[in-house]
Amino acid sequence: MSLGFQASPAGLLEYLQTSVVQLLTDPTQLSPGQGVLVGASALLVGAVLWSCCGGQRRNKVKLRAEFTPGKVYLHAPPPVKAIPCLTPFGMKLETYLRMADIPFEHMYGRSMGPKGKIPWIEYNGEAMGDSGLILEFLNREKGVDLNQSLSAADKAVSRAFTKMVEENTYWGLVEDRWIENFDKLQDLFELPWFVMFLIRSAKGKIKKTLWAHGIGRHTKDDLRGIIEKDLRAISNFLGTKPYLMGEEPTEVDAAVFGQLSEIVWATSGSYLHRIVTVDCPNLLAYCNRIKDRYWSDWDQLTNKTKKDQ
Ligand SMILES: N[C@@H](CCC(=O)N[C@@H](CS)C(=O)NCC(=O)O)C(=O)O
Repeated sequence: MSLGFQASPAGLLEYLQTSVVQLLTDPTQLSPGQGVLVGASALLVGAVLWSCCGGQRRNKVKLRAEFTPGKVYLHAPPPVKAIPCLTPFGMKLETYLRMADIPFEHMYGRSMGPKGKIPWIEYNGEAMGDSGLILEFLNREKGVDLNQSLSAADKAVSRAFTKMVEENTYWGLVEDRWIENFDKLQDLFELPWFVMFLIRSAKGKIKKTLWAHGIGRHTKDDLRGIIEKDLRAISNFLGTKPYLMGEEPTEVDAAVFGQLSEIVWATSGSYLHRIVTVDCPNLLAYCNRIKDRYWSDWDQLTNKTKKDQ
């Protein structure tokens, strides 16, 4: 049987070139063999591009037409009655900005940032995602160092706590908010009832994410036990100190407050809320301490939510 080309790589390439030209000029004359070859090649190129670029896909974001140089535009969801920002990473980032005294402007909305997540910032006409990387960037850009008094060992402990709350405890919060108490979300988000139909699809996606992370594979009791150990570890480490690393707040306090504030003010009735507010009263006092020091406009923000307008 004739292949229609010489059985060598060069012959195959030449045949492919001819086929592509044929496809572009007069596709009706394409033989079935040429069609299969062009189709298979397109699939192969697509697969290679997908696997090379998949990990670095950037979400397209809409930037402001005008900006003030050096100003931070903070993209995060708007306040709700319960809390000024219904994402722990948003609470973290804004608390850090307030701790570091960096001026910023809210860009309230739910549009995802360049990494497909919220919060994110715009700075000098560029979008940047991930609260941790944003902190590092702003530290460099603004000459800020909330950790300057810490030793290398202290910094290592801070990093470990930050990663524990963000990569582990956080998922307990997600499970509690999105799976366990899904029916309370409408009230929490202050959304019209029909939007909940759309949000229902997110529940399935979150279940898959929890499974992929691994935490979603535990029984409810095991999962709760794991998260409780995290919270008790923070409580034991904090002890009677005002802030995690001592007398003054450092970066880890922004990260831990980000997560705990959601538990204290936006998970009422859950086991998380009981642990932080009843079983570990020093965590509640800690959250109130940071709220009082950096969020004097808390009531103003949470009272002026959409529901009231
Ligand atoms: N590492 C990121 C995590 C941000 C994050 O997970 N944000 C959640 C909201 S709490 C999100 O955008 N989730 C949407 C998604 O994963 O599709 C950070 O520190 O900013």
